[in-house]
Amino acid sequence: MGIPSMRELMRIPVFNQEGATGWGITNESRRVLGDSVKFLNGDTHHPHISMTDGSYDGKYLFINDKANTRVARIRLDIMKTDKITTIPNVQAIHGLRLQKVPHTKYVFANAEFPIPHHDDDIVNDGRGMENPEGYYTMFNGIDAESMEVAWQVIVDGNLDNTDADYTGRFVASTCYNSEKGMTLQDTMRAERDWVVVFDVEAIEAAVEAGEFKTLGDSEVPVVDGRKGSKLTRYIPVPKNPHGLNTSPDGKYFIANGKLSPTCSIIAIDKLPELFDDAIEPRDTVVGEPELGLGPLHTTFDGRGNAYTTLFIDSQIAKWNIEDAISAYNGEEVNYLRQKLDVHYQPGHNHASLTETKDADGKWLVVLSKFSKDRFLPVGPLRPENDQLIDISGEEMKLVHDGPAFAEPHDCILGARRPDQPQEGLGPR
Ligand code: CUK
Ligand code: CA
Repeated sequence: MGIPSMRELMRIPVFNQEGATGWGITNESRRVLGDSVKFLNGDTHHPHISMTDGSYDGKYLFINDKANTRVARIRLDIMKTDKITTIPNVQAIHGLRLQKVPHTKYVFANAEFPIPHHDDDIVNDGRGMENPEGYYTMFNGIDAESMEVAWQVIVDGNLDNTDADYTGRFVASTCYNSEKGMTLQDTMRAERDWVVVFDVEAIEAAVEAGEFKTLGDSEVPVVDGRKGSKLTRYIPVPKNPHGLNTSPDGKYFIANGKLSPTCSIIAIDKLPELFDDAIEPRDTVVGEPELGLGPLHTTFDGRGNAYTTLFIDSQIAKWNIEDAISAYNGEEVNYLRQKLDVHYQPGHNHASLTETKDADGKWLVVLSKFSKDRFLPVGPLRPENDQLIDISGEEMKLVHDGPAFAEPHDCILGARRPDQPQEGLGPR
């Protein structure tokens, strides 16, 4: 889609069959789909553009399929899917982000649901639910060029969303099921779950040193990152955290509380000390601003402000990160800058170039999941709503409502020519 026109320019089939271009029907596309030809559907959530030195390089876009546990790559020079990989030994690839620095060597992908690995034998048919100790899930590193799975890391709890830092060493993921609950209620019992931080250099060293096992027919090295491992640290945060977003200045991981009205700000420069056991996990949390009901995802303007979607309140909360840290330290300062109504139930929001060090604070797109009264009522399923917000000034201004087919999940705003510096508010 074009920004700011919000007009659709191209539609790229990935995991589905598509009549217009013959995707999934022609021999050429079936060759790209490979083993994936047997699936007729997908569930795409998270599109992310490859980076070099913390800036989009415009080479690839990667996207997950939660339904059938896959990761696909789209070549951005031709806007076509060119590789699809099914991730072994896990179920439901959900959170997906890319290594930012020095370049996108790895695609990081969370498998959301713990599955039974009793005696390393995966029989995922619902048996053994009364004995969840045998269940686990894994964090996955995929080689961005070959699209082979490089390694998998066993974790405690489950994995939801993820993001990487600007040193290349750390990746953080949210876990909402620290309880290892087998029912919805059980996953909401604890007041805090956690963010798990992965040390990519330590994982690579463990694989190099042969400290891994393999599972079943898969040859992918599997390392153990459960509590007590040198590969990970677990930072308690409230409650069923969802989105995980790295600030474009490289300073913070921000975990969005979902069932807590807060976001937790984790200082990335404290993580080396945490891995050296010089500080406690909660010592890395430097702020926990209260924002409103149902914080899901946060995006940034590159001027020190964060923009968090509030799913229950149907709002975007704009807040200042350094002021939130001051408030956490006991100073009387209002970190909230503005709340803007959006229509309705926003999941992801995304500001221009926000996942890179080039975040320019010009545009923000919010994907509102349950539109009720914004368009002609063609119900029972109404069009949903992509909203464009101008964030270039002090105040957020809603400038466009656009109907979208169910379910608008996530987006990414890149530059039309990522190899050229961006000037003004022109098309991107
Ligand atoms: S994430 Cu995928 S279902 Cu993109 Cu907010 Cu929750
Ligand atoms: Ca929980």
